[in-house]
Amino acid sequence: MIRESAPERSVVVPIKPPQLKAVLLPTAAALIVLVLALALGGTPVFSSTTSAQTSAVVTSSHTKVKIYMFAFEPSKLTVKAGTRITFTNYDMTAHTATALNESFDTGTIQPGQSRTIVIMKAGVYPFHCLFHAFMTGTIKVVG
Ligand SMILES: [Cu+2]
Repeated sequence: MIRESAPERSVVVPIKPPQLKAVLLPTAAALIVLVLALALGGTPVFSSTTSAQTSAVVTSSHTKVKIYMFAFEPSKLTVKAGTRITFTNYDMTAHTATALNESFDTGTIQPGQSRTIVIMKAGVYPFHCLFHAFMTGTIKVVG
């Protein structure tokens, strides 16, 4: 049986979101203002959306790093070799704390969970979240 194409078949027309331009334009304008402010040597009036880098020097044998709002807190940490470092995820999203040189990796830390690592070897260990490359930190281990 051969059917003619149904005339009532609905046609999906892609709708361009009219608000896209309206959203992009102010962003571009803000960027231009920011670039101008920087070029003129002035201090940009915009506050950075990335959280401030925090640092801590730890003397105890166990310390904690909060993962909150897509940032490590503290993000810069100095510990003695053998210190237990517990990462706790306070976000609603899974994160990791993974050394760039792969010397340590917490694995996936689900929301509300914690993982503890111990670094025995002195050195500087930049790390990040495998899921969010902008989430970075550094652990400095002293002997
Ligand atoms: Cu993450």
